Amino acid sequence: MRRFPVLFSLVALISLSVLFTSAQAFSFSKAANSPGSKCSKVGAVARSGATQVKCVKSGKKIIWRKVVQVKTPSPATTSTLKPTPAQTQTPTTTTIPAAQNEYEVNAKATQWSYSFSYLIGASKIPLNSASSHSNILYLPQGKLTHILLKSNDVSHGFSIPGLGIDKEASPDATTKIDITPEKTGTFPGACNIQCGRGHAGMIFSIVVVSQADYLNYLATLK
Ligand SMILES: [Cu+2]
Repeated sequence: MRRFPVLFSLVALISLSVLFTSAQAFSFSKAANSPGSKCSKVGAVARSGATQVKCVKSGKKIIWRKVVQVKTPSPATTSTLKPTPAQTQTPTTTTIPAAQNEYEVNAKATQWSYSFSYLIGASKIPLNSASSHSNILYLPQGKLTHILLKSNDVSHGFSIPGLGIDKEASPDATTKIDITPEKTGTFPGACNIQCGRGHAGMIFSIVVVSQADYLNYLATLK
């Protein structure tokens, strides 16, 4: 018999907390600039409560999307290990491309991954990364590279905190990023615009290598 009041207050407590959370959810959905609601200017950034939102294109609509913070890697986690692509793939006949003063690469976003191709020489025929390197973008140290960023579907984020890059891959226009990386190393990147179900897995890395290693890598692509 004495148990009954305890049970009762427990039930009351649970219903109260349910009420409170739904009230919160309600006020959140009513907040201005809430994720999913309409916005007017693509690229605009605003706040919705504690959340940062960005105005992006999603299909034919222009809506607010939650901006996801990408953690800045501490220097300790930034590997300076140079990849040795030449060792991982040893084609019998390898023509190493000539060194260039500047380079051009395509960065393509698709729900939910990034892929990269390299536009080398005068022909600029895109050379695709091998599947084992598909989400890695190699860049030559100390050389200017133009990254041509585009999306195949909705807007995606292209954020590499270690290189100070935070851009948007839009389905409507190419975003050009010019970068001359000073240091070799691996720099983790991620999409930072909520782009749907597979958003959290939309990660990639930029690996900066010496120009000689870069040319060796390009020689392995087809
Ligand atoms: Cu994305």
